[in-house]
Amino acid sequence: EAYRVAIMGATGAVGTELLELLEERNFPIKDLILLASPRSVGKELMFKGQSINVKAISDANFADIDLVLASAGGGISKEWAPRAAAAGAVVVDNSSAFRMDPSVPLVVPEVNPEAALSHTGIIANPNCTTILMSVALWPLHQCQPIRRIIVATYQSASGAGARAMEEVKQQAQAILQGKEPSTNAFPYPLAFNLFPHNSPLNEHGYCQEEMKMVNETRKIFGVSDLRVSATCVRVPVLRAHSEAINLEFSQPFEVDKALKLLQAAAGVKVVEDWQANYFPMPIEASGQDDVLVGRVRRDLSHECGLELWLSGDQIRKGAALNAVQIAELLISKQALKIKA
Ligand code: A2P
Ligand code: 11C
Repeated sequence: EAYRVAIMGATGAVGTELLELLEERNFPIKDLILLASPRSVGKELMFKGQSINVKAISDANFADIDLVLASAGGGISKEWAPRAAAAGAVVVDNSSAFRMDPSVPLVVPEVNPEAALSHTGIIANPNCTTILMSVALWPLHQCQPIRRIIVATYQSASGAGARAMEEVKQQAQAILQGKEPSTNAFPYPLAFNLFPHNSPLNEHGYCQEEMKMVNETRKIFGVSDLRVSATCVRVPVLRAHSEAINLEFSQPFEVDKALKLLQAAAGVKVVEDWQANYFPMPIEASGQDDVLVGRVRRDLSHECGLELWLSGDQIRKGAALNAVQIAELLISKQALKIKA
């Protein structure tokens, strides 16, 4: 059994990773179609030693495609995902376009795999910060329900795409040469700096990225009133996001028990060496499938509180890997059809 797979946004940061993951995981592919903007038509990308021409999305024939992995932004997904689904393809969409649509499942395979099976053509991949947090918190939440989450993020440039990663490098070079850094992908210089996530604010002063962590976590956990407060910050890291998380339970949560649950959890790697002060770091999380979790400790200010720290590859588990895992999950449940 092999599928006809399209990557929408194949030339981007996530698209490039999708291509690598499909090869690395030997995903059953009969035909691979690479789609991007008209700017990229004629570009060639390598897959399993063969070069494939990039096509414009408008030239795709979705009737001949079984699976679409979409990562070309919300606007493109809004326009093309429903058309691909109407043509019978299953779309795993990495954008925010459909995540909060009640008829679209929002899936992290380690947390709510069963939700994927209820799709009607589109399955949404959550925001990177939400995916990383969900993977780490779900094993604890299953043991004792979480009452409240306070999280601060340290988000890398990769979350804003390939162009943004390039921009930070150029800014660093300019600053080291005593020049003014130029800004384009970001509103302010990120090299040697940080700034609160620059997505639009709501009337309460929370930005969109922060509200994604609130609303998406509620939907994935199936707890519609879960209390979550997030502060999202962009930091001058190229790839992999980190998060400082404070949890409140209704009873004390033993640290040893939390560590055991995390050690046994799928998709989590505990990284802790108190003597060496060695804990998860974005440079070590980069390129890894697992979310690295450490600094698990009692919150000294609250008897039912627990603190932890994580780093996870935003492009991999935070985006491309989670999408591929959703597709693999469908295959394992015989829920991805090969169209006639
Ligand atoms: P392109 O490279 O042709 O611009 P990133 O998240 O790294 O910025 O990547 C965004 C991805 O989405 C790229 O593959 C990009 O293609 C694609 N994309 C952006 N705008 C469009 C568009 N208007 N139509 C189709 N694909 C688009
Ligand atoms: C960031 N998480 O790091 C964002 C980018 O909803 O998929 C991805 C936005 C999204 O800025």
